Amino acid sequence: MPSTSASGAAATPVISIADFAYKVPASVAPGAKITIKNGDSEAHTVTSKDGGFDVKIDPGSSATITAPMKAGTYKFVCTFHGNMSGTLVVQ
Ligand SMILES: [Cu+2]
Repeated sequence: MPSTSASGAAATPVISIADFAYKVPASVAPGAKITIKNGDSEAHTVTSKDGGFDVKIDPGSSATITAPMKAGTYKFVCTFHGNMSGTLVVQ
């Protein structure tokens, strides 16, 4: 079975943060709960530029956001570190 098979998967999508960078799933379903894991020793945020979601994740902790219900491409940043940015694709 190919390891990339993902249709209808019920697994919770995860955004992981390590070394001041986001690792984001290729896409998530509208309204999906997304776990965010911060593997760094500093707090980070996942903050949507258009206000769809905003959460702070303490060092070594995890948090959860809910993906927007509207399909689209959502850019997000870390409000603490201006060089951190990512994109969440909802479809
Ligand atoms: Cu940060």
